[in-house]
Amino acid sequence: MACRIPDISELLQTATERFKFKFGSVPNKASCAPGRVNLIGEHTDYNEGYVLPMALQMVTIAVGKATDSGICRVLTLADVGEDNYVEFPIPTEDNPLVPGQLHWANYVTGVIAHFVGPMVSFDAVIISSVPFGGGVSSSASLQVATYTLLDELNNVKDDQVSKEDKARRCMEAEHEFIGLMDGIMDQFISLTAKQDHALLLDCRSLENKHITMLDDSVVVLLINSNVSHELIHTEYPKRTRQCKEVATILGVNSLRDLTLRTLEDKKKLLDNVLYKRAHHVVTEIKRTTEAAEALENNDFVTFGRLMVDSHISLRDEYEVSCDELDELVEAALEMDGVYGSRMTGGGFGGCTVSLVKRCNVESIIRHVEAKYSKSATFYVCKPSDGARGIEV
Ligand code: GAF
Repeated sequence: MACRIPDISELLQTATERFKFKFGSVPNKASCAPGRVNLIGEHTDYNEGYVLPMALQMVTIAVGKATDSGICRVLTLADVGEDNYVEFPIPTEDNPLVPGQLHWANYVTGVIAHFVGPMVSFDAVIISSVPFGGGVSSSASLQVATYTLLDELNNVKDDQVSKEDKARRCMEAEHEFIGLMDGIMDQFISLTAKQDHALLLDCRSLENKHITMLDDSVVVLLINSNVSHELIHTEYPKRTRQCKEVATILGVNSLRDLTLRTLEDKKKLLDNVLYKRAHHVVTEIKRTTEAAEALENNDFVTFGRLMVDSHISLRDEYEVSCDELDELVEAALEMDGVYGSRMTGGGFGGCTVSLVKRCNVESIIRHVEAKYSKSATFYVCKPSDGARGIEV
């Protein structure tokens, strides 16, 4: 059965109760930022290519209150596997924030360090329904919920800093405080998503287009393999280095500058592994723009075929899938009503995404559940809104 996704109001209530218990007062500001599922366009963002994600109903919520103590105090209710509470002095020029021991807290402090505007000290409680380590941007939603709470606490007006700039700042915070040199997709979609729409994003110019997904006959089925991962501990950093290496060897700024023809012409300059990595990126960028066009035309058959090609390329050329993800994709594709299925996100575990006929979704879930060698979690997803301040 598909898993129930908790309502924002339930999360808000739990966070508020815990805030009262921990800090002895009532929070008066709150923010909400979604996780995302990427429909296609994988490992293209840090190569300045295209991506096509949508925001999920799963969100991170932060509730908070400004204080005059000069100390920021943050409690997370997520199962972080380490101390879930952190305190630090408000940063100054002489005493800037630096990465600390607690991994989850570095997402929060990194964003504070990159925040534009005045900064009050505050107390906050964070809660999330985005599966941790599931490849659906639990970390970007934590960053964006933090940035949005800071806007609320410091009364920063909506138009003072653009969403593009906020996304860049959150990405830079991740580079600096986590050490993961990822692209801008996750933070960008979490900030700019629109309900009932996917987003085609050009990660070079940041030009973007919201594409309607209102056809009631299809749904996006997210399946968590429950193989959890932190991308920093996978081969993700190696892939980003390999792409840079190819760009250097072929004398281009990024793999976005390569056509398939140039890549083939210069193939002999690359060893087989580097060639496969580049071939994935170049073909995936093309698949993504084709998929966006198919989606605009409600051509789910073409869209699904491109998803499957994407998975094969990620599995065989980019080598970021794993047995569990391959099993889930294979099982889904055995069923009627599945247009396409692929791994989503950084890979090495996490989730698959499938585009399926609504009328078949329950039988698809039953089939995949029976075939999968481990225990999976299923979510029927609706494209949701981006980050926002919310009433406490
Ligand atoms: C992770 C990264 F954070 C993104 O920037 C992107 O590279 C993705 O993996 C792969 O497409 O989510």
